[in-house]
Amino acid sequence: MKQIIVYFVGIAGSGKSYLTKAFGDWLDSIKVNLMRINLDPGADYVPYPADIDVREWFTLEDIMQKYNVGPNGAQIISSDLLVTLIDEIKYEIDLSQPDLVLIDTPGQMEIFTLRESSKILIDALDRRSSIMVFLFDPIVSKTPFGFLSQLFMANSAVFRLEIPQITVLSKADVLGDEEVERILRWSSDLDYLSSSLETKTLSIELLRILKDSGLFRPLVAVSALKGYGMEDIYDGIQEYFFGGEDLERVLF
Ligand SMILES: Nc1nc2c(ncn2[C@@H]2O[C@H](COP(=O)(O)OP(=O)(O)OP(=O)(O)O)[C@@H](O)[C@H]2O)c(=O)[nH]1
Ligand SMILES: [Mg+2]
Repeated sequence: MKQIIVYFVGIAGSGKSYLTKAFGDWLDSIKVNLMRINLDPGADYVPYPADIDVREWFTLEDIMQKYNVGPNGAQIISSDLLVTLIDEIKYEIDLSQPDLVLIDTPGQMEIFTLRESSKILIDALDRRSSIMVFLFDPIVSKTPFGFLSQLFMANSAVFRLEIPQITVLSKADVLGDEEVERILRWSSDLDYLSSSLETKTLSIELLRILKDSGLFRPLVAVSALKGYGMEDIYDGIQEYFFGGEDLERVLF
């Protein structure tokens, strides 16, 4: 099996680390050979057994003290420091030869999506074998504008990182069935989303362009807590890399 690298990306608290755990546990259960990597130096607690953990080299706390900066400055410095670890990360992956590598990205999504070091990492580990799972936060997604804001964030992550994307509604168990249904419908029915926005300021044309560009795609509801949706993520990855059809549909 070709090696695939999966990056978990989403706004702070959207469930990246727990989804990394749940998806990893599920992959273990079907006997997929995998590696889990924590790239968040600010994590207090990592809920899965990390094979590589950036905190072994530095933590946000270390950087704040060493460089006398606040948490935001430390995030930026840590992102730049990540580049110095790439050879080591690549070496360890090459040594273990896993089929899948799960990468849990830093809490603040912009630290991963906007800084240059992430692109360097993606290139070093092989861009063509990379995909991201983008998590829509369930609470933010409850309102149509919250949903739309995250849609734009998801798109910006594709533009910046230039790797394909699977979009999921994270922690779906915290929402009622009707709420989940409504959000999933927003993600698949452009006219329904447009009517929910109840405003003419955002042209339906803009949404159409997103759709025509393949940037408006149905969400999959997942729950790390209850464990559902894992197979859908796996199928999405398989379909992209091994399905052999509609590649553009997923990437752009
Ligand atoms: N109900 C429910 N809670 C969840 C689920 N996944 C994560 N959580 C909770 O949501 C909180 C944030 O989850 P994390 O996985 O740490 O989110 P994150 O995106 O890694 O957060 P940061 O890295 O700190 O930005 C935690 O308190 C989890 O217990 C889920 O599927 N269902
Ligand atoms: Mg996390």
